[in-house]
Amino acid sequence: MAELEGLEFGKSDFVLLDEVTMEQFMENLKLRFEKGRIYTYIGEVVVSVNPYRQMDIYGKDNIEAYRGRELYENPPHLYAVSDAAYKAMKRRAKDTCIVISGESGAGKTEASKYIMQYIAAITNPSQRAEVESVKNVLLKSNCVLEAFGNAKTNRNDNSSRFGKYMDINFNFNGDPTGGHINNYLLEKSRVVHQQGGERNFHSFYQVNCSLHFCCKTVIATSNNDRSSHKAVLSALEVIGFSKEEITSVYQILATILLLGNMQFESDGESVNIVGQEVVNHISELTATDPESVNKSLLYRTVATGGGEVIEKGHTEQDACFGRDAFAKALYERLFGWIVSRINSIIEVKDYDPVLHGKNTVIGVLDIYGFEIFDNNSFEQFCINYCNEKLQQLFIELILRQEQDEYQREGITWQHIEYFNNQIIVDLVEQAHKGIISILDEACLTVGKVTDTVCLDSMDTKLAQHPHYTSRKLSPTDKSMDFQKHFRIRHYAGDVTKNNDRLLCLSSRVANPVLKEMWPDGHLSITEVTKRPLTAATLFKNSIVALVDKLACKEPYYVRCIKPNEMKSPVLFDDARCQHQVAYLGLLENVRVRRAGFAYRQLYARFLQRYKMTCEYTWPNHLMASDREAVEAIVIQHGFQDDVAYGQTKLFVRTPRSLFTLEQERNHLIPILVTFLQKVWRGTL
Ligand code: AOV
Ligand code: MG
Repeated sequence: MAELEGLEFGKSDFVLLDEVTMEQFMENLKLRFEKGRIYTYIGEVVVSVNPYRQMDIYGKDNIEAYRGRELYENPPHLYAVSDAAYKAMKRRAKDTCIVISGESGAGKTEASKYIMQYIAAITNPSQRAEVESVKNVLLKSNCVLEAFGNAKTNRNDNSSRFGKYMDINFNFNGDPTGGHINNYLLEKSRVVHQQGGERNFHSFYQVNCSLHFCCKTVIATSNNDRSSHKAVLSALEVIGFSKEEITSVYQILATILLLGNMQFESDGESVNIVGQEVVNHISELTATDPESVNKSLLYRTVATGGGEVIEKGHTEQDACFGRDAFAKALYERLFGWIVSRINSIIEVKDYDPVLHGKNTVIGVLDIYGFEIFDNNSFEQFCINYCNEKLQQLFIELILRQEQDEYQREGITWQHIEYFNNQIIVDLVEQAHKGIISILDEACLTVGKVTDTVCLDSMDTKLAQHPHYTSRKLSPTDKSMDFQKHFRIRHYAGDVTKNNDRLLCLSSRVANPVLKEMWPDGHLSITEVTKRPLTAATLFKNSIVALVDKLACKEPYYVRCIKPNEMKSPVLFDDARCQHQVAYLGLLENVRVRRAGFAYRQLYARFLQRYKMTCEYTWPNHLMASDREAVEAIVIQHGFQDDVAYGQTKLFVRTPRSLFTLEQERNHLIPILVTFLQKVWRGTL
């Protein structure tokens, strides 16, 4: 509970509000934003408002100010929670994680970078070379992953189009020894199609901005592609990619761009590729003969009734579809390969727990934020589902943490009402009647299942669900072909999902090119009949695994808020901000934090701070325990009815009691300082 800033900056912890109302919350949030105080606590949770301008609060001096300090000793900052997560990991050998959430453009990725920078800055004081190199790879990996996994969207010029969870491993010294990156569902449809005003992945512009897959019109952006390209090349080298590997990466990018220019024509009988130059280029780039390239783009293998395998020519539409699917798959594989290559370089090798002590981790989660576009496809469905899961985890952990703490300390706990989004999570993932399961059924049914059949099936099974709206009832936007949509009422807003591409998402037979990116090889026909997992189920499984991974760690939270839609550093859009505060459950968070007790502190630490305010404890107490000494302070200031004594900590219900102490302390400090100066000068 930092009270170091003057009151003109508002309350640095929402727990200190006089009353927990939306009005007061918003007033404080706005005041702080306007005063350039972008961070505010709710206990140990950091609420961050995107400043949309460079702030002078991330320098070396700032890092030093937060290093090894407690939350309340400095103004709220990402560095303070990073330090708290680091201290818990180091002192108590706990695995911790920092979960950053908020909608698209709210500042998650920037926050994750500052957190990484802080951790890098405070570790390895002895500058050991092998630790420095691990740190370097961890830091540089951001630049590469952003180039290949981020893109300009209509909500954010540098929007993460993949989810990233990075574990940093530490040795008993608290120095990084390695790490591991998990990436979640890259929005690969962007490779072949972008909505108006959006761009393809940055990487494409960094090599070439003129080909078909990158919008035909040049969009002015803040992305400086040329200098980014240099930075990416240098980052790839620092990380340890070989020259050949780097060349391959760019060859594959070029192949994808060429695929984008490929067109087909039909002579009534068969379909052909227009112009062989593109084919020749692709065959050259990928070291495959032109005939194979032709064949893989124009034919497919099908099994006949008798188990025979024959080649069947594509229609023009099929060929286009196949080309796009190939381009998307290539890019997705390329991205996956880059991540696993980085992982192979930073994975912890030869770690012997007996020799080296316990290996602990800090995980940093930066995922794509909740988003609504004009057209929401399968990817938005997954992204928003993922955000639902994280919200669920927040509810679970924040409540559980409180509950655990009260239990551990032997204090009774009172339940607080909050909106539980479990109902939406169930709508998506429940076995048999959840949306994913209905989609699976449609995807895996032999024979043709049309979108309409699938949507009807959803309507039948989900009509009664309060968070589902059938396409028949949701044609609010006349510009959309409502026959192909359904709507989910997410915790953060209503999203109408465009369903038309959902049916073709089962894993696809791999193309012969670039075998090394397909370690699992081709899907043979017999394997296909084994009902492969659909993209939706694969995604669900990966998110469930992620949530499990987070749930077993001590969590720290950063809740990001986007102040306006114009990327303006001065505009605080009250309605937009209030909406976010509401759906993030921040008010409930404050209430839970205060329900019980707004403030808790170890007896020894409490004494250290406030012993000067009580004659029995200043300068040192003579009581049997710190706890008794703390009791003496509490009684002297008359708030004995406002506290509970735990095993190791004092719990204070209302912040006001603490104000009294803080004021008393602030009043005493100058007197003490004058007193001490006199003592030093010998003038007393
Ligand atoms: P996101 O990660 O939450 O969106 P970003 O972290 O990419 O959002 O932030 C969006 C933009 O806001 C950045 O490119 C910066 O210009 C600006 N910004 C954010 N935080 C800060 C900060 N602390 N200081 C200065 N500028 C900032 V998404 O990935 O789209 O969900 O999927
Ligand atoms: Mg991001």
